[in-house]
Amino acid sequence: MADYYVGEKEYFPKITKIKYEGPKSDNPLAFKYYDAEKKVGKKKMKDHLRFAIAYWHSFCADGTDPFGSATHAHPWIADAKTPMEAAGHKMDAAFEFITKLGAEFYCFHDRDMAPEGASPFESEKNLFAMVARAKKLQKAAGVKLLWGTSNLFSHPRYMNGAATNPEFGVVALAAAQVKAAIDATIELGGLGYTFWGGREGYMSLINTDLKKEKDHLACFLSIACDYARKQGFKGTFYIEPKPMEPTKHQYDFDTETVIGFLRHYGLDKDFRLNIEANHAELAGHEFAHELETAAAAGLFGSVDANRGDAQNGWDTDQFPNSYYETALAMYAILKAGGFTTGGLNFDAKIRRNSIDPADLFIAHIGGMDAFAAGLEIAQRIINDGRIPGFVKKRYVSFNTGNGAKFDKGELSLEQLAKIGFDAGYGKTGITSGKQEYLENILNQYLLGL
Ligand code: XUL
Ligand code: CO
Repeated sequence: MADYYVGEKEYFPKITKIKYEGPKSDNPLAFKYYDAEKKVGKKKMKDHLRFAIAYWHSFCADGTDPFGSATHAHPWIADAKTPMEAAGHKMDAAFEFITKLGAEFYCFHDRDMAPEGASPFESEKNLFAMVARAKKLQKAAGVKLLWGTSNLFSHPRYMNGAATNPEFGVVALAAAQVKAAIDATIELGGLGYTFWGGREGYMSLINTDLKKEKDHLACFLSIACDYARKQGFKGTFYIEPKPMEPTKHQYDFDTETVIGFLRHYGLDKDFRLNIEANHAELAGHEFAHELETAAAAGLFGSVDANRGDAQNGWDTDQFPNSYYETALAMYAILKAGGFTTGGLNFDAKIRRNSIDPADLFIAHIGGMDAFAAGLEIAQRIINDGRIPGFVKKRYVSFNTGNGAKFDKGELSLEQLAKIGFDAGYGKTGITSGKQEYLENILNQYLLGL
């Protein structure tokens, strides 16, 4: 029996199950580092990494860019007579791909899975017909839903925002969409529900009531969460920060901004952060910075795995391939205790001119290998102990005596000042930060030495 799903028609007939062949393999359709069952630390690789495939990039996007039309001819759309038939074929192709690749999870927007109808009623009918089918395929294929979400940014009605739209009618239509997408997520056993506020921001302050829009966004998130909990949803809500694009300024600018927003509006009990590497770069941060910032607030949740391009100021959504970046990301994730409901969702797309059917596999294999290697390197950092040991030692003066008192918030400014005043200048503070030494150690781990 094949260890992958194939529907009525096989959409990737030349490709079978992708296997681990090791670092010396020259087979482009084999894993070099991702060995699902291999134990790293206390868990298997697959349980650390929890890979998810993004429905939108892999099965919907067709290579269109602002300067040119589609370059990816998807056979699952070409051979369908109606949009719903195309949605069915697309789902077959998706589950075939996911199972051949050996990923455990997927993520989707409502409109990726089913086309919008002529009314909210018809749109829901389309969505739930596809959800019923997805439920069967999940079971047959052994694939799970990492998170669901709603596309509140593509349709022209959302050009001025969804929850933050200046017209109430649009906010209500967004609610109809989100309610159905939450129902769909629950029906499919989704472990999370994501809000990426694509158009929840402004293009210009001159026509915008910023406070009102932020209040509306918080209100919308809060009632969406109440509804989902009432329906029995036990999963995690995620906010995915991004500073801009498509808006000039997005309210969920970066992790720190979202943490402040969640706490200000009392949403931090239900919501966690879904951090995307390329969005971090656009906000002027390292990917690991965003992960560590979320973890420090106890709000780390999930990851959209991809990468940007250092020379481009936009969301290129490329597949991750920097082992240095994945190592630091996995180190941050391991330090945060690993994933619970979250995982690594490839919010990444193949390039417009990558047109061979195998390219989608090759891209994901590279991304999975990059995170598997990153995981091994991160585990080496922990096992060897020199880097975490150095950091621990750096703060040792807060472990005892007055340092410990300050650390616990037990000293007033007068008391603290007197300690400094009495001690005098001496040699305090003249200690090396050893950055280059630590960076050199990291490079040794990168080569497995
Ligand atoms: C857009 C983006 C989205 C979200 C889901 O930049 O990252 O694909 O992940 O809406
Ligand atoms: Co994303």
